[in-house]
Amino acid sequence: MKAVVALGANLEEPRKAIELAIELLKQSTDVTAISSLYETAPVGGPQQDNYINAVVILESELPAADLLALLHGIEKSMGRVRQERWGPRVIDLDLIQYGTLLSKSEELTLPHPRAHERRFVLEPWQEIDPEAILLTHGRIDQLLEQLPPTL
Ligand code: A4P
Ligand code: MG
Repeated sequence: MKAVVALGANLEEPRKAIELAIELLKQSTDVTAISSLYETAPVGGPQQDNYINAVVILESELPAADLLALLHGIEKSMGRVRQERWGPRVIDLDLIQYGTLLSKSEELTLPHPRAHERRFVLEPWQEIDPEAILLTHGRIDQLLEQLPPTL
């Protein structure tokens, strides 16, 4: 199944963190597309540095909970400590969409509940899959047209 994974980082060396996380993803899944790295202004949370964001598409047959656990394992191995919500982080890996799965639990909401309003997710995703559809909100090119520009 096709998974869309969004990566974000804004502490220490964020470009290196994104690149390392992509390498770790490649070791355990079949990564099929990788976006460029985007510098983006922080959305929500406390005052904090700009982020580097990217999106990758990968193929996996793992159950969704296991794929999420794999993402959390990469975050942990890279030294992520969970503190304040929306606060700065060495690496964040979010599962944006997985095949056509719909899920509403707190541990895993699919598609990601805030993806439709986030340029830092939709823009890199559009770069590698211009025709993509966010199951809950429709075509991502149309969603992007409705969002205000940033940076
Ligand atoms: N969780 C539920 N659904 C999912 C999913 N689809 N993917 C649960 C990943 N995790 C999911 O996540 C909190 C809990 O959400 C996890 O236990 C997981 O089981 P977290 O990664 O520990 O915490 P977080 O990332 O601080 O919270 P959250 O709500 O995921 O934050 P967001 O919405 O991801 O926002 N600005 C810019 N420019 N770029 C960014 O990357 N990121 C954030 C984080 C805020 N502002 C940003 C950026
Ligand atoms: Mg997260």
